[in-house]
Amino acid sequence: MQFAVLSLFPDMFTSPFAQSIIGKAVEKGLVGIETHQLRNYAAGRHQVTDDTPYGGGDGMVMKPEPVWHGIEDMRQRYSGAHVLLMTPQGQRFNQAEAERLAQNRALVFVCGRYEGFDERIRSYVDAEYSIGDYVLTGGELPAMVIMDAVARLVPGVLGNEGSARQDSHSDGLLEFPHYTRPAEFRNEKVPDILLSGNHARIEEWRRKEQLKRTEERRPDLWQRYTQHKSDN
Ligand code: 9D3
Repeated sequence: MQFAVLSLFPDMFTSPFAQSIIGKAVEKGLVGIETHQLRNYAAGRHQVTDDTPYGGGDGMVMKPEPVWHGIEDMRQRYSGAHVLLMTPQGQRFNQAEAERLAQNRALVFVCGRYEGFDERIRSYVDAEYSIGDYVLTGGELPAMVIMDAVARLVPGVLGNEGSARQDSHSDGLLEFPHYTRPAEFRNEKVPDILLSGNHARIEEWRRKEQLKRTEERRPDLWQRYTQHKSDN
């Protein structure tokens, strides 16, 4: 899986992917990450990438020409790439989208700054993504979030092949509670059932806890789960 990034701040991408599981995947050649300075696609001695908005108002807008030239170059360099525009107006990213994106051989992330992109750039990308309803300072962190979520789905990236598929959000329920040694921590005991060695009863307990947690904490997921159950 090849990731490419177009950004005014390509250095932001170095440290998060240097170590960690993703860094290991890069070392193993399972994942490639290349960043490209968006300013290099801007014209003139000052390589300006932003301008004031038509119609007035606060803030600056990303000029369309540098972004367009950048996207054109990315499509040449990474043929068949899926080009993603990071914007607060985009489709909400989630685990199902991560699984869809993981099917591509190359993903290009176009990261904006300022108030956003000139509207006319939208027709040159394949999709537009937001990571949630909160205001960030740019598209770089959202791009890294999506890269992380997609990279761990690439075969071989996680040590245990099963761990990606067994993820909570895959079946739409929250995870069951996890415990490790010691058996007692500051007067709190690990539930006896987990020490029993009875795997059938442990499975049953974990499922019950998953359902309880999801109902208590995530009415949205619970609604969907009960809906699906009544569908079949
Ligand atoms: C008040 C108008 N703002 C829109 C919500 C303007 C604006 C704020 C921040 C425009 C862009 C940004 C920078 N954010 C992103 O580029 C971004 C983002 C985000 O802020 N939250 C969640 N997902 C994303 S994807 C890109």
